[in-house]
Amino acid sequence: MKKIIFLLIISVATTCFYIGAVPIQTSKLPLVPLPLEVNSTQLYFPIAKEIQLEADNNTKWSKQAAIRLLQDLGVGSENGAVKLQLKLSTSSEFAVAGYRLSIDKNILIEANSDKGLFYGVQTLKQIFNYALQSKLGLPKLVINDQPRYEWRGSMIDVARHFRSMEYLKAHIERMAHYKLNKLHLHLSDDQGWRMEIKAYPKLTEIGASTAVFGDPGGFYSQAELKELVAFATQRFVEIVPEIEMPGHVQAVLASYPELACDGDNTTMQTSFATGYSALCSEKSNLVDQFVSKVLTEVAEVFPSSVLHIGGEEVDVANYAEFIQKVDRVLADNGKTLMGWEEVAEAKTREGSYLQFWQKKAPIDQASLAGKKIVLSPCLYTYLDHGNYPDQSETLNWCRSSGVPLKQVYSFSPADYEGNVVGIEAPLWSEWVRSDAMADNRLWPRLMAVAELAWTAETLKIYQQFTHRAMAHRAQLDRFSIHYYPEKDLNWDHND
Ligand code: TNX
Repeated sequence: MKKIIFLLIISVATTCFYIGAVPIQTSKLPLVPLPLEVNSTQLYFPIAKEIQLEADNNTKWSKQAAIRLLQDLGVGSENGAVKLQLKLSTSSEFAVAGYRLSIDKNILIEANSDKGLFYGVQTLKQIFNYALQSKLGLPKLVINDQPRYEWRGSMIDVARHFRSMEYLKAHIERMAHYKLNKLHLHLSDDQGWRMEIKAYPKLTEIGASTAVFGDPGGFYSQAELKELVAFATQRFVEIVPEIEMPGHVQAVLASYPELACDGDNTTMQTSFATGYSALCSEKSNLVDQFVSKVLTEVAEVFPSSVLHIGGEEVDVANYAEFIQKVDRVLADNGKTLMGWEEVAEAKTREGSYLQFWQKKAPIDQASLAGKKIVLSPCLYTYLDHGNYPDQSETLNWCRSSGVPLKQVYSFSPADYEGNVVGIEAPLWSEWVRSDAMADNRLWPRLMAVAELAWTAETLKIYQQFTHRAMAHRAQLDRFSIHYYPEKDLNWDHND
């Protein structure tokens, strides 16, 4: 036994080994999110001047990603001595989105899907970054990897403040680099409506005219949204649209006052207030027609099988019946309903999604049966809260001392019952008035979210995460991200 332990210690050259159930990561490789299994060595190959890509048929998006990687490195070549091979395997050893990356004289990525290969390319990109940064070259290694959760999300509230197409595209690139795969767009709220709806043109004429503080409004045409979907699809990011109902609809009421109850206020609002507006439950003919026409257009633009209908913070008669009616409209359009945790009160179809944010709504076990749960607990994932206590221009209603990187990383989904399919971090944007402010709130905390959603719970050790994440500053710089200079990553020093 002693001898075995001795041999294990001697083999520190191999990166990851276990004593009992506690993993010890000796790898210097700064990968985020941390892969399931990294077996690296201290043997390095100089980066070849010419690398030839050899991709199997049906490797559409992973091949494109590999071409971009070799181009960026300036090493792509038709007849390089070193090969980068993308191989589709029929072996059942690969989990959904799982892959194996082997670096030897040649580089081999294997998976049983284009998606798995794509994630292998993302890992390889991070290894190249490290190889260049450390000047060590490419380590001989084998990585076996697969995600913990299928839902690894980032939400951006483009309703309270609008973000440009360019910003969203850049964000999708950044997400893909960290293996995040759901971009949830919060497209409507009291202070703004952001998607062109052909049957209701005033939603954008009036509802998109402004934002919180009376800042500039804006909206996406359906053609632009389709373009965004195509861009995201190529990076295995699915765009999940959210249209709020029956509450958070002041921008709707200002555009079409007939959907408000008589006497309700129907002017645009630019304050932070929530919970005051609702589609009038007494005008069900008009409201049903509105809901059905709008959701049909949304369903046509977004291929995602899931459509988010909000459903939170509202007090209306027949709430559950309303949500069930909306669920039937979505069924007619071939979509699955997703809502904030409050929709658990309604009997929606099996397979619908609940997004937990406070765990306060009256959710009993029965209402969770057959539901899929995405975790966005405000205590850990609300990125509109400060990077540090009392950060200016952040909210703190959920956690008075903010949601620092360490707090994000400390989240454990183990406390939740039911069928948890993933984790998502919302960026509510009441205070997010510029791209730089969005960057500051999102990064580096989204790297921690990516690791929570991808990496096995047993491998999560904050000190090791910070050690790896630290090295990503140069990558975030290459992405032109105005990240928060996090102290735990030593980014507060200007070196
Ligand atoms: C709660 S979480 C909201 C949002 C606000 C956010 C601010 C949820 C479903 N609703 O409307 O923007 O707090 O932190």
